[in-house]
Amino acid sequence: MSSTLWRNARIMTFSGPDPWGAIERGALLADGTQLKWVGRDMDIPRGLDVAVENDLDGALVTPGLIDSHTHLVYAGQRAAEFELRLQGASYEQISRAGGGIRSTVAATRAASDEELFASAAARLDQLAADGVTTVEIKSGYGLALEHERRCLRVARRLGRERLVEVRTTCLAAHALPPEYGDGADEDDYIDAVCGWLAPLHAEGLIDAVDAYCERIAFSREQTARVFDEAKRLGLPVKLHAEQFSDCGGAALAASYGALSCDHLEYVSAQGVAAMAAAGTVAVLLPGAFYALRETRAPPIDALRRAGVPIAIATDHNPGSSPTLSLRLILNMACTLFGLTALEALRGATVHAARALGLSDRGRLASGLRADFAVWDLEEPAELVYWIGGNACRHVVCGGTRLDIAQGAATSASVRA
Ligand code: DI6
Ligand code: FE
Repeated sequence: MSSTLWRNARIMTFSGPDPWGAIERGALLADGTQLKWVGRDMDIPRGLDVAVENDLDGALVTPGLIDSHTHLVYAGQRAAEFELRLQGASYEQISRAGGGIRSTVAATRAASDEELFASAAARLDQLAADGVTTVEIKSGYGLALEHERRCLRVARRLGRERLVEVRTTCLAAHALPPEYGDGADEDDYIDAVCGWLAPLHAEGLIDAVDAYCERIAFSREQTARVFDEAKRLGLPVKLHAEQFSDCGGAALAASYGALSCDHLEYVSAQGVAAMAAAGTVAVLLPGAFYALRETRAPPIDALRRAGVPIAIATDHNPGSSPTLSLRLILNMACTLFGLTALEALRGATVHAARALGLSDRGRLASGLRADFAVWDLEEPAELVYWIGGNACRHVVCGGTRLDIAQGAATSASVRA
């Protein structure tokens, strides 16, 4: 396959000794889906077989952003709950009254596969338009084997039909479905979930297993049973942990070598220590914190001191984080949680890749995937400084350019 060269760019590689891995007047050479060479324009090796050459005109280039926590496949919307919250109802109250996740479950079950695909594809395209090249998508609005399967199949189909890479996570342990009564049958539901993992895995639908460990969702013991089954199947785990209370979920997940623990507003010192020892990534979700008007931020200093890698994700979902801009979320990570611009950007690249167990992306270096975003910006800190707006000129996913303006985020996009 012939090579494509991009030159005359200000590249933040996040590789090498400099924290940004900055290369002024840099160039990238891709061969097929991989980067073959990254360096300074003036050092471009001679005699390369370059089929296409692109002058980026001094634009800023970063690794393609990675959204390591989304719930992209669902039907409907929950604006009415937003209004209830504005009138003083809490997320937990709405959830206990049968709204919340369960209302999205009803809408999702009623939607056709085609409807689920079309709405999720439109959302995925919006994430890509803001620089995202890899997205994790969780199930969890089906809550019955056939509906969880449908949602995971839609996620896999997005990965096939869109250029953006999709990783799937089974979050069947998200909420108690209506047919399981009110709390009484939680353990029976967890038994059922444990029974679904093997067939869904055999169908190639799951890359990881997640659960919602919270007083409005599942207990530590119930989470452990789901994780035991995931472990038996050789699947990595991650956890919605310590969002509203300290349930000890982070330490539990770490004991299973979890890829990530997500939310963590109420994580304890022991939870942080256990994550550090296990190499578990902290995925922070400032969109949910903001939307629910939470006041207790995750313990950023404790995570830093312990050396826990911090990732930042949209948590896109119709209840607690209805956003499709990862850049906006990075801005919130800085403004609301006190991260630096560098920490936020590493959280959507290097550390986000790690939260998904991927070592072939999140940085720009020879041998890694040719996934990068081209920005009409001068400084990398501008990526988190501007609130909204269009900054992304285009992204390149696996060596193929995706034209944002055309909105045609399909694999039929031109290679350029
Ligand atoms: N992720 C989730 O799964 C829940 N909160 C969160 O941050 C709730 C999603 C929902 O309300 O639909
Ligand atoms: Fe979530």
